[in-house]
Amino acid sequence: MKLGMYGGTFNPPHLGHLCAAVAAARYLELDELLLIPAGIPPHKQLSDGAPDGVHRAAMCAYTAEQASLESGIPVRLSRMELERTGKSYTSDTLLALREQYPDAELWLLMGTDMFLTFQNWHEPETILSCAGLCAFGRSEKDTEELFDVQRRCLSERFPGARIATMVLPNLVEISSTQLREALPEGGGGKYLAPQVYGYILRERLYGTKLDLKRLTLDELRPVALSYLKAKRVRHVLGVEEEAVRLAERYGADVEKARVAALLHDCTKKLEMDDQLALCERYNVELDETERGEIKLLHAKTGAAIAREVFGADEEICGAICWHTTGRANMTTLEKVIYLADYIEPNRDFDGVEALRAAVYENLDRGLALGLRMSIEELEERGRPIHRNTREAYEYILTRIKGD
Ligand code: DGI
Ligand code: FE
Ligand code: FE
Repeated sequence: MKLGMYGGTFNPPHLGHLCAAVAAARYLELDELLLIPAGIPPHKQLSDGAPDGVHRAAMCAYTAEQASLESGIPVRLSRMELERTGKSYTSDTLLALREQYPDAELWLLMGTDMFLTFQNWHEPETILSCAGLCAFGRSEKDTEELFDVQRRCLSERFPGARIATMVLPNLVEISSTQLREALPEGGGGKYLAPQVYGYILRERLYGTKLDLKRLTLDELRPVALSYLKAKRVRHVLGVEEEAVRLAERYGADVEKARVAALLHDCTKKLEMDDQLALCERYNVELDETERGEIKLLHAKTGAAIAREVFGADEEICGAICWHTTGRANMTTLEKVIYLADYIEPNRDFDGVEALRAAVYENLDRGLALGLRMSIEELEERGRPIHRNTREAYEYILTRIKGD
């Protein structure tokens, strides 16, 4: 198998790193790529007040997940350099990887600057005996002129070295240093993956100082996305888009619809233990059905987080709380979020088009159809139907009869 490693201080990891990881993984046809944040970088000091290894690892984990999604190649965070004492020499890391993966063909990924100074690294011959170098540059000029000279120098000095070079035409022109300067001034967001930016804001890294209870929508959006698995990001943005359309059409508060949509699945990735811990912490009461069905818990814990962490009002929390089951006598905002979640543009199931048409024709009739489809599907799958789901359906049936 072909295994890549991409090391760095990742302080913070930005779109340039993400783009390089995706492109190099594809170019080399890797079976797996490891992102390895340095514990103690050998060649430079970590900036003053730099986030600790736990934060840099968390930001790399988002980057890895996003890179996997974009490349279709598994990209994982490795904490091996963070867990090692002393300077994080790449040669030590590669020796350890060679032992761990004795049959793997190893590739070491690096940007232009690192490649051009490679001969000055610690134990370059050890590195080259373990791995091939894959260097990426921003332009043909980088690769053709500078890289050629360096490739020849290295090949002469280290016979048998494997060297691959590639161009990343869309490589984002940004450095971590510039980002660290821009972040405290409120800038930098567009050069970061949204989940990484959200994590920085929520953990108040790099001198950012936002109050989570007073975020603008543009601040809340990345923060909310940072609670999700990478593959759910599209869904939540789709729910936001659909909720705005429905709120405009049926006269609900558009801003509240956005907030509820952005936060509606914020606890979806948590396992049962964590769900129950949140219920305990925020005094969320659960009935028998809910205790047995993890899918019913995220709506309730999500509402608790919206209230307690983000200071959302009761209308918004209600819309989050009832987004999975619905309930009798729903508010317009609750219906909007329930249905936006069901029909957002990325949803693709049998009957979604008919449901979309029904929802835009008449909100209550759309809701009745959505609830009926949900109940039928749960019955087919043999899942217990929550009392609130049944009551929501019965209530809306009597209401549309009266029309
Ligand atoms: O979180 P999402 O996947 O975006 O959507 P959601 O919050 O509506 O969750 C959908 C899941 O919840 C789906 O697997 C069905 C389940 N669900 C909804 N109502 C009930 C239910 N599960 C049970 N057991 N009982 C219900 O009444
Ligand atoms: Fe949900
Ligand atoms: Fe959802």
